[in-house]
Amino acid sequence: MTTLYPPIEPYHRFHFPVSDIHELYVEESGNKDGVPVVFFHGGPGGGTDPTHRRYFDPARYRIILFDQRGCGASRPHAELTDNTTWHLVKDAERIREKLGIDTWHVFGGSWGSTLALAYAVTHPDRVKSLTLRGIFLIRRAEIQFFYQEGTSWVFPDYYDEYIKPIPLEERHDLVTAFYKRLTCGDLAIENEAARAWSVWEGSTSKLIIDEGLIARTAGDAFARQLARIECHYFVNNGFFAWDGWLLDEAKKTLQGIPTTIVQGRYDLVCPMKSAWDLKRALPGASLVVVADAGHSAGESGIVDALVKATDRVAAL
Ligand code: STX
Repeated sequence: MTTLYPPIEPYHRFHFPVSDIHELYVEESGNKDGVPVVFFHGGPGGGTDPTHRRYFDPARYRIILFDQRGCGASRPHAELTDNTTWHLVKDAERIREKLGIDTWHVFGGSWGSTLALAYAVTHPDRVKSLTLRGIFLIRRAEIQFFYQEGTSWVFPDYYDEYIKPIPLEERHDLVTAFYKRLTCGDLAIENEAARAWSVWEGSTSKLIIDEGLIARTAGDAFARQLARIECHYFVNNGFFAWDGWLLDEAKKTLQGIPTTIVQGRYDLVCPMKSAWDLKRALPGASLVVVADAGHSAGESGIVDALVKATDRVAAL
């Protein structure tokens, strides 16, 4: 099994204003003269953490991580104004230009795969390769499966905790009911809803339940950024023009880009059907199905496949 590269510290970190209200945390680590790779984190609203640097060989890669609008060390925290997929795509372009990068490798898991695809279909000429995990296309059926009914059949005990803040009469449409509470202006109600929403994701992300991950997703600041930003993107269908737009565009635009898809067979946050649909849309892509993994980037079989993929594309 290939494991993560050792922990490293950034050689450059800064805050980058991208609008009247938003500024982003950006960092570079690894080799200054290496081949650039940009990391798109999950959620939306999950933020980066130092582990994310470790999917790349620091001797070969110039590793660029940034916290998307409203999360991590970006400011203001959990802000939804001017926060859409297309703002984030523009932000990535601004970061690329600011760092003087012509083309880069693109890496993203879960929502990071969504954003990586949205970026790549908009700027295909800038993308040397795509390494994608836990494919998420923000189609209505995907959101329904995880937030309404589907995953609930495998995790009914955790599901009961998830829906607790929502009264019976609103449970037929949980995303709408959560959105109302997450944006109601009463901090106690917002944070209670946020914790339930975020812990649902933390509880269901691994094949074997990880109490440490649940505890992290339950923290106030993390839960608030994740729940508010995710729910905002989902009530807006990812800000895509139609259901399945991303898949249609990928098919038209991305055939020439070397693409690796890594997918846990038992992913119940972003079930494998989406990875399969993407593979069918991009027949040249390589699909690695990890037999004993769920959704998390941290599961050992997923790490193995991702690090092997980034090692392979470094030479392109
Ligand atoms: N959200 C999918 C996603 O991007 C529906 C994601 N899943 N778990 C995460 O992100 C965290 C690791 C940020 C909790």
